[in-house]
Amino acid sequence: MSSQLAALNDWVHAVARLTQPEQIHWCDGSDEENTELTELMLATGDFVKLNEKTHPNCYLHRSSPSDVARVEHLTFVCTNREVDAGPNNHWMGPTEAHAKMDALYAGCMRGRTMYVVPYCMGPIESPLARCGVEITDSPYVVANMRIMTRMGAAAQARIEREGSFIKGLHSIGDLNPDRRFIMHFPEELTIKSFGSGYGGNALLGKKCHALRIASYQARSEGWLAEHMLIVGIETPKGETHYVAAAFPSACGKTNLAMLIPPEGYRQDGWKVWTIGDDICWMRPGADGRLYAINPESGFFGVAPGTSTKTNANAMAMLNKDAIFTNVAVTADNQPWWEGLSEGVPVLDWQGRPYDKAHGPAAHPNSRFTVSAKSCPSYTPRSEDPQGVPLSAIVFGGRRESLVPLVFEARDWTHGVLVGAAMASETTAAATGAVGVVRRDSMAMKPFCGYNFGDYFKHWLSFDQPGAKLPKIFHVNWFRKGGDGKFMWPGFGDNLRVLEWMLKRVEGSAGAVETPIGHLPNAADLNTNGLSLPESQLQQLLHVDRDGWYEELTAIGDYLAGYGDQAPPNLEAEQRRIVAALA
Ligand code: O2Y
Ligand code: MN
Repeated sequence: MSSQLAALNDWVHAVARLTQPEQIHWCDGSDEENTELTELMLATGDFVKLNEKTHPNCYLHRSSPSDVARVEHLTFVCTNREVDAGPNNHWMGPTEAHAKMDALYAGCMRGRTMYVVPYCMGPIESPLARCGVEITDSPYVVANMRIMTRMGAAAQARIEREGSFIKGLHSIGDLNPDRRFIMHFPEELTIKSFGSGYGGNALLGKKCHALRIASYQARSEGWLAEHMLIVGIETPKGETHYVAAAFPSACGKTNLAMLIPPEGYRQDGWKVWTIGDDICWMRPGADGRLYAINPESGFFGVAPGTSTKTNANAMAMLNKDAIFTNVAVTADNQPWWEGLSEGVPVLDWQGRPYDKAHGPAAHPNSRFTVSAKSCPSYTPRSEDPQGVPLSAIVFGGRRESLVPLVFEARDWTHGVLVGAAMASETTAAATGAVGVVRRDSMAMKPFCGYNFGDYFKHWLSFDQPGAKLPKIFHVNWFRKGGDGKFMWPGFGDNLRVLEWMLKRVEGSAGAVETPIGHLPNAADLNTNGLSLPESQLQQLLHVDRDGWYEELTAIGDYLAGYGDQAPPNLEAEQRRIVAALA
């Protein structure tokens, strides 16, 4: 097969000349093709079949033990000018980066099949969607891209119609961590990845395209590519409000996207619909509102910690048609990870007999890949080509102290400052250094394809006459009391906080004005059915002025780190709050 588009054919053949594959396979995304690839991977050991009775059509992939996560220190943004990548990115000049990568690619696919994977990020008919083609020598990548994107013939047809696409070249190489790089060339709409077969390094539609390249493209085209979940909240009146929310990793994004309302709320008729758990593309519609799509069509979720208690919707979709990566298995070949209440691991994530002394049975970053349509809270609005209108944007982080349960930004500029100032404490699973506060603006630190200073300006630019922008809020589900225990129950009960936000949007909920924003009075939150002492709720909603003065001062230093690129309006907003707190 080939394409009617010369630019695509020419590129594929140039890559083949460089990488020297044994054969080229153009992916059409069909069931037959997927069956063939699955059989191939079972034969090579890339896939291990899981228990067909309990988990029909489910497979386990074990990645190389040194290839288990994204590699930020080996991820580069290769713009012509270093300042355009910004201090938030590792930078390499495009000439040097291409030379480095092309030397690695030379002959790297000898004896392998080169797969050409056309894909569309977003519903095929959506004007907000964008297409790409990933060339890869990994059938595991193809199988994941088929779930995570609209992959195959329909995407290729759109690419041929439009004549343009993002070029992504990926090879697992020899999986040597010393020869591993993930390079982005936003000015050329190109991605080059070598030496990893794992997740965000290899499924180029996800972080590489849908965030790093798309954020750059979005800036010049007047939209936003964000690291946000999208959720629909249906009230007892039958109205659905859509909310996008950004959290750094380890803050329960997937759980919030698939929230199950508390019993009392369910009885009253509240429902929650999942549009996406990781990425949100949004742009202003003709009516001035921001419309959002999830560019992905599946979930690449963290397995450990996922259970019927934390995320029953996720659990309900994991017993068929799923790919598991680096989980453990039980004696009867069912997938297993820490946090499950049932089952006993017999083989760990590396396929060794499980021994506590080797560490956790499942890798802490082990994953499931599953279609969004398998989720019990899936809504067909996920396929709406126009996207869904956003009522609210939520920023959040993991903060043991200082940051209240929720506050509302005064206006868009203040909201952008709240997003830019986002920070979270690291967890053991992420880095080994626990409790260190890291600033992660809009949860985009690892994913913004250009200078954060310019990115903040781009966010500010949406505040135009006639714009009906969503209200912006900040949440912190992770406040701890003197006893070291979480003060807020979290999970489904987070809907209580979302309800207050939606009432603020409708203009029907009270709030108290403070220098850091509007907070609910204790009486404004529905705590029916919660055993939450009044004093604890007061603490969750308290603004510690001295602590916030220090925090705002640190935020000022952070913005100053972007030098001339930092938007003056944002710095003025920071100074205004400092003055109000002083
Ligand atoms: O470690 C990886 O390659 C996966 S990272 C990831 C996967 C799904 C959703 N979000 C993330 C992330 O790091 O934000
Ligand atoms: Mn993510």
